[in-house]
Amino acid sequence: MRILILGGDGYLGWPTAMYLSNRGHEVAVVDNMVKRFWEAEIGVQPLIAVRPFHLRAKRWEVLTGKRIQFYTCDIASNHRHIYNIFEQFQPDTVIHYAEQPSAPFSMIDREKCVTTQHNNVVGTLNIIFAIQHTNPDIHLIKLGTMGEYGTPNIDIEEGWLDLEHNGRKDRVLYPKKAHSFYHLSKVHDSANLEFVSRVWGSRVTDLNQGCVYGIDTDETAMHPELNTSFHYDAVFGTVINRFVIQASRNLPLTVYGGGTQTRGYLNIRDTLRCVELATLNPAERGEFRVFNQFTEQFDLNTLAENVRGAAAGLGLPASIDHIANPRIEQEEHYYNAKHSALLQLGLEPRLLTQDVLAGMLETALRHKDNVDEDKIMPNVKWKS
Ligand code: USQ
Repeated sequence: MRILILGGDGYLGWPTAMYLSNRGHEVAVVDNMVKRFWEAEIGVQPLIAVRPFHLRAKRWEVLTGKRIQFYTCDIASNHRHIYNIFEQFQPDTVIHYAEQPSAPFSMIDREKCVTTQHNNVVGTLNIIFAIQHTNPDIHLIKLGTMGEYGTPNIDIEEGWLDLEHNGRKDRVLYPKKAHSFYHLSKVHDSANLEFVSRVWGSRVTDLNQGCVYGIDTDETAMHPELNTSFHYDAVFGTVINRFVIQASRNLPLTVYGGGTQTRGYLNIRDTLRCVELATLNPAERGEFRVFNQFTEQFDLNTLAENVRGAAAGLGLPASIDHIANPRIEQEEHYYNAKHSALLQLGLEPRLLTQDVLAGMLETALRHKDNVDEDKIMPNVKWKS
Protein backbone atom coordinates (compact mmCIF):
# COMPACT_ATOMS: atom_id res chain seq x y z
CA MET A 1 0.00 0.00 0.00
CA ARG A 2 0.97 3.65 -0.39
CA ILE A 3 0.91 5.09 3.12
CA LEU A 4 1.37 8.74 4.05
CA ILE A 5 2.28 9.34 7.70
CA LEU A 6 1.55 12.82 9.05
CA GLY A 7 3.74 13.69 12.05
CA GLY A 8 6.39 11.19 10.96
CA ASP A 9 9.21 12.81 12.95
CA GLY A 10 7.57 12.07 16.32
CA TYR A 11 7.55 9.44 19.10
CA LEU A 12 5.00 7.26 17.26
CA GLY A 13 5.30 8.55 13.69
CA TRP A 14 8.93 7.59 13.09
CA PRO A 15 8.66 4.01 14.45
CA THR A 16 5.42 3.58 12.44
CA ALA A 17 7.17 4.73 9.26
CA MET A 18 9.99 2.18 9.72
CA TYR A 19 7.59 -0.63 10.77
CA LEU A 20 5.37 -0.22 7.69
CA SER A 21 8.36 0.33 5.36
CA ASN A 22 9.88 -2.90 6.71
CA ARG A 23 6.70 -4.75 5.78
CA GLY A 24 6.90 -3.74 2.13
CA HIS A 25 4.61 -0.70 2.03
CA GLU A 26 5.56 2.46 0.12
CA VAL A 27 5.88 5.02 2.93
CA ALA A 28 6.15 8.80 2.88
CA VAL A 29 6.26 11.14 5.85
CA VAL A 30 5.03 14.71 6.39
CA ASP A 31 6.25 16.84 9.28
CA ASN A 32 7.00 20.52 9.98
CA MET A 33 9.27 19.81 13.01
CA VAL A 34 7.13 22.04 15.22
CA LYS A 35 7.39 19.57 18.11
CA ARG A 36 11.13 20.28 18.19
CA PHE A 37 10.27 23.99 18.39
CA TRP A 38 7.83 23.45 21.29
CA GLU A 39 10.49 21.39 23.11
CA ALA A 40 12.96 24.28 22.72
CA GLU A 41 10.34 26.78 23.86
CA ILE A 42 9.75 25.02 27.19
CA GLY A 43 13.36 23.88 27.56
CA VAL A 44 13.06 20.08 27.36
CA GLN A 45 14.78 17.42 25.25
CA PRO A 46 14.12 13.75 24.51
CA LEU A 47 16.14 11.26 26.58
CA ILE A 48 18.24 10.33 23.54
CA ALA A 49 18.98 13.05 20.97
CA VAL A 50 16.94 12.55 17.80
CA ARG A 51 18.92 12.97 14.59
CA PRO A 52 17.53 15.12 11.77
CA PHE A 53 14.90 13.27 9.75
CA HIS A 54 16.89 12.97 6.52
CA LEU A 55 19.85 11.38 8.37
CA ARG A 56 17.61 8.78 10.01
CA ALA A 57 15.92 8.05 6.66
CA LYS A 58 19.37 7.69 5.05
CA ARG A 59 20.48 5.26 7.78
CA TRP A 60 17.25 3.31 7.27
CA GLU A 61 17.87 3.11 3.52
CA VAL A 62 21.47 1.92 4.02
CA LEU A 63 20.30 -0.78 6.46
CA THR A 64 17.24 -2.05 4.59
CA GLY A 65 17.43 -0.76 1.02
CA LYS A 66 14.01 0.85 1.56
CA ARG A 67 13.28 4.52 1.01
CA ILE A 68 11.05 6.67 3.23
CA GLN A 69 10.15 9.87 1.37
CA PHE A 70 9.95 13.10 3.34
CA TYR A 71 7.82 16.19 2.79
CA THR A 72 8.05 19.21 5.07
CA CYS A 73 4.68 20.92 5.50
CA ASP A 74 2.62 22.62 8.18
CA ILE A 75 -0.71 20.92 7.61
CA ALA A 76 -2.59 23.49 9.73
CA SER A 77 -1.47 26.50 7.70
CA ASN A 78 -0.61 25.36 4.19
CA HIS A 79 -3.50 23.46 2.65
CA ARG A 80 -2.24 24.04 -0.93
CA HIS A 81 1.01 22.29 -0.13
CA ILE A 82 -0.89 19.41 1.45
CA TYR A 83 -3.06 19.12 -1.69
CA ASN A 84 0.14 18.97 -3.80
CA ILE A 85 1.65 16.26 -1.58
CA PHE A 86 -1.53 14.18 -1.83
CA GLU A 87 -1.60 14.64 -5.62
CA GLN A 88 2.07 13.67 -5.95
CA PHE A 89 2.16 10.71 -3.56
CA GLN A 90 -1.39 9.38 -4.20
CA PRO A 91 -1.78 7.59 -0.83
CA ASP A 92 -4.18 4.69 -0.24
CA THR A 93 -4.02 5.34 3.50
CA VAL A 94 -3.18 8.43 5.54
CA ILE A 95 -2.08 7.91 9.16
CA HIS A 96 -2.52 11.16 11.05
CA TYR A 97 -0.31 11.72 14.12
CA ALA A 98 0.49 15.37 13.33
CA GLU A 99 -0.97 16.88 16.49
CA GLN A 100 0.27 18.65 19.60
CA PRO A 101 0.27 15.60 21.93
CA SER A 102 0.46 16.90 25.49
CA ALA A 103 -2.33 17.70 27.93
CA PRO A 104 -0.08 19.80 30.24
CA PHE A 105 1.27 21.81 27.24
CA SER A 106 -2.30 22.73 26.29
CA MET A 107 -2.96 23.94 29.86
CA ILE A 108 0.09 26.28 30.16
CA ASP A 109 -1.75 29.44 29.12
CA ARG A 110 -4.19 30.89 26.57
CA GLU A 111 -1.59 30.92 23.80
CA LYS A 112 -0.65 27.24 24.22
CA CYS A 113 -4.32 26.25 24.41
CA VAL A 114 -5.09 28.11 21.17
CA THR A 115 -1.92 26.76 19.51
CA THR A 116 -2.97 23.21 20.43
CA GLN A 117 -6.53 23.50 19.20
CA HIS A 118 -5.56 25.46 16.07
CA ASN A 119 -2.79 23.00 15.14
CA ASN A 120 -4.92 19.93 15.84
CA VAL A 121 -8.41 20.90 14.70
CA VAL A 122 -7.46 23.01 11.64
CA GLY A 123 -4.75 20.53 10.63
CA THR A 124 -7.32 17.71 10.63
CA LEU A 125 -9.82 19.85 8.68
CA ASN A 126 -7.19 20.50 5.99
CA ILE A 127 -6.54 16.75 5.75
CA ILE A 128 -10.25 16.02 5.42
CA PHE A 129 -10.47 18.53 2.53
CA ALA A 130 -7.24 17.23 0.92
CA ILE A 131 -8.75 13.73 0.83
CA GLN A 132 -11.99 15.02 -0.68
CA HIS A 133 -9.99 17.07 -3.22
CA THR A 134 -7.60 14.28 -4.27
CA ASN A 135 -9.36 10.95 -3.85
CA PRO A 136 -12.36 10.46 -1.53
CA ASP A 137 -11.55 6.76 -1.39
CA ILE A 138 -8.43 7.37 0.78
CA HIS A 139 -8.73 5.74 4.23
CA LEU A 140 -7.89 8.19 7.02
CA ILE A 141 -6.54 6.65 10.24
CA LYS A 142 -6.56 9.36 12.88
CA LEU A 143 -4.93 9.14 16.31
CA GLY A 144 -7.54 10.06 18.89
CA THR A 145 -7.38 9.43 22.62
CA MET A 146 -9.14 7.52 25.38
CA GLY A 147 -9.01 10.86 27.23
CA GLU A 148 -11.87 12.07 25.02
CA TYR A 149 -14.26 9.99 27.13
CA GLY A 150 -12.93 11.11 30.52
CA THR A 151 -14.00 8.94 33.43
CA PRO A 152 -17.79 8.51 33.10
CA ASN A 153 -19.71 6.54 35.70
CA ILE A 154 -20.88 4.05 33.05
CA ASP A 155 -19.03 1.56 30.80
CA ILE A 156 -17.06 3.20 27.95
CA GLU A 157 -18.09 1.78 24.56
CA GLU A 158 -16.02 1.94 21.35
CA GLY A 159 -17.03 5.36 20.07
CA TRP A 160 -20.78 4.89 19.82
CA LEU A 161 -23.60 4.50 22.35
CA ASP A 162 -27.03 2.94 21.82
CA LEU A 163 -29.55 5.14 23.61
CA GLU A 164 -33.15 4.70 24.61
CA HIS A 165 -34.91 7.91 25.65
CA ASN A 166 -38.64 8.40 26.29
CA GLY A 167 -39.35 5.16 24.47
CA ARG A 168 -37.31 5.93 21.33
CA LYS A 169 -33.92 4.51 20.32
CA ASP A 170 -30.90 6.02 18.56
CA ARG A 171 -27.17 5.42 18.13
CA VAL A 172 -25.05 8.45 19.00
CA LEU A 173 -21.38 9.34 19.40
CA TYR A 174 -20.39 8.37 22.94
CA PRO A 175 -20.67 11.45 25.23
CA LYS A 176 -17.32 13.12 25.85
CA LYS A 177 -15.96 14.59 29.10
CA ALA A 178 -12.35 15.36 28.20
CA HIS A 179 -9.53 15.94 30.71
CA SER A 180 -7.81 18.97 29.08
CA PHE A 181 -7.81 21.42 26.14
CA TYR A 182 -5.56 18.90 24.34
CA HIS A 183 -7.99 16.02 24.84
CA LEU A 184 -10.81 18.37 23.77
CA SER A 185 -8.99 19.09 20.49
CA LYS A 186 -9.41 15.38 19.70
CA VAL A 187 -13.09 15.50 20.66
CA HIS A 188 -13.54 18.28 18.09
CA ASP A 189 -11.60 16.25 15.49
CA SER A 190 -13.86 13.24 16.12
CA ALA A 191 -16.99 15.33 15.62
CA ASN A 192 -15.65 16.72 12.32
CA LEU A 193 -14.60 13.27 11.13
CA GLU A 194 -17.93 11.63 11.96
CA PHE A 195 -19.65 14.46 10.07
CA VAL A 196 -17.67 13.94 6.84
CA SER A 197 -18.17 10.17 7.01
CA ARG A 198 -21.93 10.75 7.29
CA VAL A 199 -22.19 13.55 4.73
CA TRP A 200 -19.43 12.91 2.17
CA GLY A 201 -19.03 9.16 2.63
CA SER A 202 -15.41 9.48 3.88
CA ARG A 203 -13.65 6.38 5.25
CA VAL A 204 -12.36 7.09 8.77
CA THR A 205 -10.84 5.09 11.62
CA ASP A 206 -10.46 7.04 14.87
CA LEU A 207 -7.99 5.29 17.18
CA ASN A 208 -8.83 6.28 20.74
CA GLN A 209 -5.47 5.44 22.19
CA GLY A 210 -4.58 5.03 25.85
CA CYS A 211 -1.23 6.05 27.40
CA VAL A 212 1.68 4.61 25.44
CA TYR A 213 4.88 3.36 27.08
CA GLY A 214 8.16 2.07 25.68
CA ILE A 215 11.51 3.29 24.44
CA ASP A 216 12.29 0.84 21.64
CA THR A 217 10.60 -1.00 18.80
CA ASP A 218 12.13 -3.79 16.67
CA GLU A 219 13.11 -1.16 14.08
CA THR A 220 14.53 1.50 16.43
CA ALA A 221 16.64 -1.25 17.99
CA MET A 222 18.25 -2.02 14.60
CA HIS A 223 20.74 0.88 14.90
CA PRO A 224 21.58 3.51 17.57
CA GLU A 225 20.79 6.32 15.11
CA LEU A 226 17.20 5.14 14.62
CA ASN A 227 15.91 5.98 18.13
CA THR A 228 12.61 7.74 18.60
CA SER A 229 11.71 10.88 20.56
CA PHE A 230 11.22 9.55 24.10
CA HIS A 231 10.21 12.10 26.77
CA TYR A 232 10.35 11.86 30.55
CA ASP A 233 9.69 15.53 31.42
CA ALA A 234 6.43 16.66 33.09
CA VAL A 235 5.01 18.14 29.88
CA PHE A 236 5.67 15.63 27.09
CA GLY A 237 6.46 12.49 29.15
CA THR A 238 3.66 9.99 29.81
CA VAL A 239 3.36 8.40 33.20
CA ILE A 240 5.03 4.96 32.81
CA ASN A 241 7.89 6.46 30.79
CA ARG A 242 8.38 9.03 33.56
CA PHE A 243 8.29 6.46 36.37
CA VAL A 244 10.96 4.39 34.59
CA ILE A 245 13.31 7.36 34.22
CA GLN A 246 12.68 8.45 37.80
CA ALA A 247 13.54 4.93 39.03
CA SER A 248 16.72 4.86 36.93
CA ARG A 249 17.89 8.06 38.71
CA ASN A 250 16.85 6.89 42.21
CA LEU A 251 14.25 9.67 42.28
CA PRO A 252 10.86 9.06 43.92
CA LEU A 253 8.08 8.05 41.51
CA THR A 254 5.70 11.04 41.23
CA VAL A 255 2.16 9.73 41.74
CA TYR A 256 -0.26 12.66 41.37
CA GLY A 257 -2.73 12.76 44.25
CA GLY A 258 -4.20 9.57 45.69
CA GLY A 259 -3.10 7.40 42.75
CA THR A 260 -6.45 5.70 42.20
CA GLN A 261 -6.86 7.34 38.75
CA THR A 262 -7.33 4.51 36.24
CA ARG A 263 -6.46 4.65 32.52
CA GLY A 264 -5.86 2.30 29.58
CA TYR A 265 -2.21 1.60 28.63
CA LEU A 266 -0.37 -0.05 25.75
CA ASN A 267 3.15 -0.87 24.60
CA ILE A 268 4.53 1.27 21.73
CA ARG A 269 5.03 -1.99 19.77
CA ASP A 270 1.28 -2.63 20.04
CA THR A 271 0.56 0.89 18.74
CA LEU A 272 2.39 -0.08 15.53
CA ARG A 273 0.50 -3.35 15.22
CA CYS A 274 -2.87 -1.63 15.85
CA VAL A 275 -2.18 0.94 13.13
CA GLU A 276 -1.14 -1.86 10.77
CA LEU A 277 -4.36 -3.78 11.52
CA ALA A 278 -6.45 -0.66 10.83
CA THR A 279 -4.52 -0.10 7.57
CA LEU A 280 -4.98 -3.66 6.32
CA ASN A 281 -8.69 -3.72 7.26
CA PRO A 282 -9.93 -0.30 6.09
CA ALA A 283 -13.17 1.39 7.09
CA GLU A 284 -15.95 1.25 4.50
CA ARG A 285 -17.05 4.33 2.54
CA GLY A 286 -19.25 6.37 4.89
CA GLU A 287 -18.03 4.53 7.98
CA PHE A 288 -16.71 6.40 11.04
CA ARG A 289 -15.09 3.56 12.96
CA VAL A 290 -13.72 3.99 16.47
CA PHE A 291 -11.29 1.54 18.07
CA ASN A 292 -10.34 1.91 21.72
CA GLN A 293 -6.61 1.32 21.39
CA PHE A 294 -5.19 0.02 24.66
CA THR A 295 -4.48 -3.42 26.05
CA GLU A 296 -4.69 -3.17 29.87
CA GLN A 297 -6.05 -0.80 32.46
CA PHE A 298 -4.24 0.12 35.67
CA ASP A 299 -4.53 2.60 38.49
CA LEU A 300 -1.45 4.71 39.19
CA ASN A 301 -0.66 3.08 42.52
CA THR A 302 -0.46 -0.35 40.83
CA LEU A 303 1.75 1.07 38.07
CA ALA A 304 4.09 2.70 40.58
CA GLU A 305 4.33 -0.56 42.56
CA ASN A 306 5.09 -2.49 39.35
CA VAL A 307 7.88 -0.08 38.38
CA ARG A 308 9.24 -0.15 41.94
CA GLY A 309 9.27 -3.98 41.83
CA ALA A 310 11.12 -4.09 38.49
CA ALA A 311 13.61 -1.48 39.72
CA ALA A 312 14.23 -3.47 42.93
CA GLY A 313 15.00 -6.50 40.74
CA LEU A 314 17.84 -4.48 39.19
CA GLY A 315 19.08 -3.27 42.59
CA LEU A 316 17.52 0.21 42.26
CA PRO A 317 15.87 1.41 45.50
CA ALA A 318 12.88 3.29 44.01
CA SER A 319 10.45 4.97 46.39
CA ILE A 320 6.95 6.34 45.69
CA ASP A 321 5.84 9.91 46.48
CA HIS A 322 2.22 11.04 46.42
CA ILE A 323 2.55 14.68 45.38
CA ALA A 324 -0.23 17.30 45.11
CA ASN A 325 -2.16 16.65 41.89
CA PRO A 326 -1.49 19.53 39.45
CA ARG A 327 -4.51 18.44 37.37
CA ILE A 328 -8.21 18.60 37.98
CA GLU A 329 -9.24 14.99 37.44
CA GLN A 330 -11.38 12.48 39.31
CA GLU A 331 -9.27 10.28 41.54
CA GLU A 332 -11.92 7.85 42.86
CA HIS A 333 -13.95 6.77 39.84
CA TYR A 334 -15.50 3.90 37.92
CA TYR A 335 -13.54 2.80 34.81
CA ASN A 336 -14.53 0.00 32.47
CA ALA A 337 -13.60 0.67 28.84
CA LYS A 338 -14.37 -1.79 26.02
CA HIS A 339 -11.46 -2.63 23.74
CA SER A 340 -12.42 -5.66 21.69
CA ALA A 341 -12.37 -4.39 18.06
CA LEU A 342 -8.59 -4.55 17.60
CA LEU A 343 -8.42 -7.94 19.37
CA GLN A 344 -11.01 -9.22 16.88
CA LEU A 345 -8.80 -8.02 14.02
CA GLY A 346 -5.90 -10.08 15.44
CA LEU A 347 -4.05 -7.91 17.98
CA GLU A 348 -2.03 -10.06 20.40
CA PRO A 349 -1.26 -7.73 23.32
CA ARG A 350 2.21 -7.43 24.80
CA LEU A 351 1.43 -6.94 28.47
CA LEU A 352 3.29 -4.78 30.97
CA THR A 353 5.34 -7.54 32.60
CA GLN A 354 8.27 -7.15 34.97
CA ASP A 355 10.51 -8.21 32.05
CA VAL A 356 9.18 -5.40 29.85
CA LEU A 357 9.76 -2.87 32.64
CA ALA A 358 13.24 -4.27 33.31
CA GLY A 359 14.08 -3.86 29.61
CA MET A 360 12.96 -0.21 29.71
CA LEU A 361 14.93 0.37 32.92
CA GLU A 362 18.08 -1.09 31.37
CA THR A 363 17.83 1.30 28.40
CA ALA A 364 17.07 4.18 30.79
CA LEU A 365 20.16 3.32 32.86
CA ARG A 366 22.38 3.45 29.76
CA HIS A 367 21.20 7.02 29.09
CA LYS A 368 20.60 8.25 32.63
CA ASP A 369 23.30 10.92 32.40
CA ASN A 370 21.15 12.72 29.80
CA VAL A 371 18.31 13.25 32.28
CA ASP A 372 17.65 16.86 33.33
CA GLU A 373 16.29 16.45 36.87
CA ASP A 374 14.90 20.01 36.82
CA LYS A 375 12.28 18.85 34.30
CA ILE A 376 10.82 16.04 36.42
CA MET A 377 8.44 17.83 38.79
CA PRO A 378 5.17 19.11 37.25
CA ASN A 379 4.89 22.89 36.95
CA VAL A 380 1.72 23.22 34.89
CA LYS A 381 -1.45 23.46 36.95
CA TRP A 382 -4.99 23.00 35.62
CA LYS A 383 -6.16 25.78 37.98
CA SER A 384 -3.88 28.18 39.82
N1 USQ B 1 0.45 11.12 36.31
C1 USQ B 1 1.07 10.88 37.53
N2 USQ B 1 2.39 11.17 37.63
C2 USQ B 1 3.12 11.67 36.61
C3 USQ B 1 2.49 11.90 35.37
C4 USQ B 1 1.15 11.61 35.24
O1 USQ B 1 0.43 10.42 38.48
O2 USQ B 1 4.31 11.90 36.83
C5 USQ B 1 -0.99 10.75 36.14
C6 USQ B 1 -1.92 11.83 35.59
O3 USQ B 1 -2.43 12.66 36.62
C7 USQ B 1 -3.00 10.99 34.92
C8 USQ B 1 -2.25 9.75 34.44
O4 USQ B 1 -1.02 9.72 35.18
O5 USQ B 1 -3.95 10.59 35.85
C9 USQ B 1 -1.90 9.75 32.96
O6 USQ B 1 -1.18 10.94 32.67
P1 USQ B 1 -0.21 11.03 31.39
O7 USQ B 1 0.51 12.34 31.47
O8 USQ B 1 0.61 9.80 31.27
O9 USQ B 1 -1.23 10.96 30.21
P2 USQ B 1 -2.34 11.98 29.70
O10 USQ B 1 -2.06 13.39 30.01
O11 USQ B 1 -3.64 11.44 30.18
O12 USQ B 1 -2.20 11.86 28.15
C10 USQ B 1 -1.53 10.73 27.57
C11 USQ B 1 -0.93 11.14 26.25
C12 USQ B 1 -2.03 11.46 25.34
C13 USQ B 1 -3.01 10.30 25.28
C14 USQ B 1 -3.52 9.97 26.68
C15 USQ B 1 -4.43 8.80 26.77
O13 USQ B 1 -0.05 12.22 26.40
O14 USQ B 1 -1.52 11.75 24.06
O15 USQ B 1 -4.01 10.70 24.48
O16 USQ B 1 -2.39 9.67 27.45
S1 USQ B 1 -5.47 8.87 28.21
O17 USQ B 1 -4.63 8.87 29.38
O18 USQ B 1 -6.33 7.73 28.20
O19 USQ B 1 -6.20 10.12 28.18
